Amino acid sequence: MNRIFSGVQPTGNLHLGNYLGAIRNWVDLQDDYDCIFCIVDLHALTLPQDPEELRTHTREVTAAYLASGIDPEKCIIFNQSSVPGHSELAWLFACITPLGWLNRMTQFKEKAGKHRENAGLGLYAYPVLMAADILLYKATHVPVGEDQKQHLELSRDIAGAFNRQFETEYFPLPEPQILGEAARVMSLRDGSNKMSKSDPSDYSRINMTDDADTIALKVRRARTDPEPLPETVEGLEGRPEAANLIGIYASLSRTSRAEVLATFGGKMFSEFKDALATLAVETLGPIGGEMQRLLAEPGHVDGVLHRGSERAGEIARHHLSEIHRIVGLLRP
Ligand code: AQP
Repeated sequence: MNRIFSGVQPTGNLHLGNYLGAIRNWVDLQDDYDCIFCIVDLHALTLPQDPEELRTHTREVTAAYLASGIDPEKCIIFNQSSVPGHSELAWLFACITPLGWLNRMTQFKEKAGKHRENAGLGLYAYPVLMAADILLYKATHVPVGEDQKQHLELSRDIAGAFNRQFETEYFPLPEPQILGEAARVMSLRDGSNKMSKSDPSDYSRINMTDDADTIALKVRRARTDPEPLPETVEGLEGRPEAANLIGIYASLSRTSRAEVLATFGGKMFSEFKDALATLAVETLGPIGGEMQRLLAEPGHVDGVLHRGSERAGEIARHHLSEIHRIVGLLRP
């Protein structure tokens, strides 16, 4: 069976973009693939984190996976730092990755901002660790939102570079799976920026733990333009806020943007926003409630992570011993 690896950083404020761009797709894929879903806590450390909050957010992401319907019996759910092989393989890959490849990564440029000289080495090397996460399990498919496409291409390049250098076909070249109408959910305040955990405005995103009133309020306050909704998908051109809300509706209702516009084309935003708020509450409300229930039982959540890390660790140790042999590391 083909293997999937994917993950979310435990950096708080899990949002609708993380759900529609990633987690919900994983739920759909879990019957057809051998799935490994990680809480990538080492990636979170590429920017400063409060230690207590990092632990809380790690449990929160685990609860989001479970509450969204990922079955821990079928899939492996674990946190990255509990399997030391991720860091070790990242080092081996760091030794074969040209700096020029990393210099092209747009996410580093965005996150490092103007003070690039002060940015940490970890932030710069983030995509190398991501390649290690995926390839440690020889994953063949990686379902992610569109923002991760460039990093995934780098993972393929690193796998190829390793195979060429050591004259082997050990690593598969992992395929991105960018699925659905909401592969890039944009901010509710600015349709040209992606919805993001780190946006200082809470009104820019719908959090997975928001209650019904908050979701409805955020949808009502979402930025729009003064025109009625267009009748066709082409009419969304140049209207980023309208395109975003229609894409969210299509994804939540598992239809296409054309079908949504067949219903709402020509109508005013106020009517459409009421329908969108109802749909968002129906979808996220039960997930948020289940997350709260799970978070009240941290023992259960920790048990899921513990079992997952044992299962992931076994695969990782086996692959690492093969990788050591290929690169010439002696294990006396
Ligand atoms: N806006 C988005 N639309 C669609 N998919 C998204 N993802 C993130 N934002 C959107 C997908 O969610 C998965 C987990 O993301 P992550 O937590 O590892 O990192 P991120 O992409 O950096 O997430 P954020 O929320 O945007 O955080 P910050 O603010 O820290 O940058 C990935 O599959 C990602 O594609």
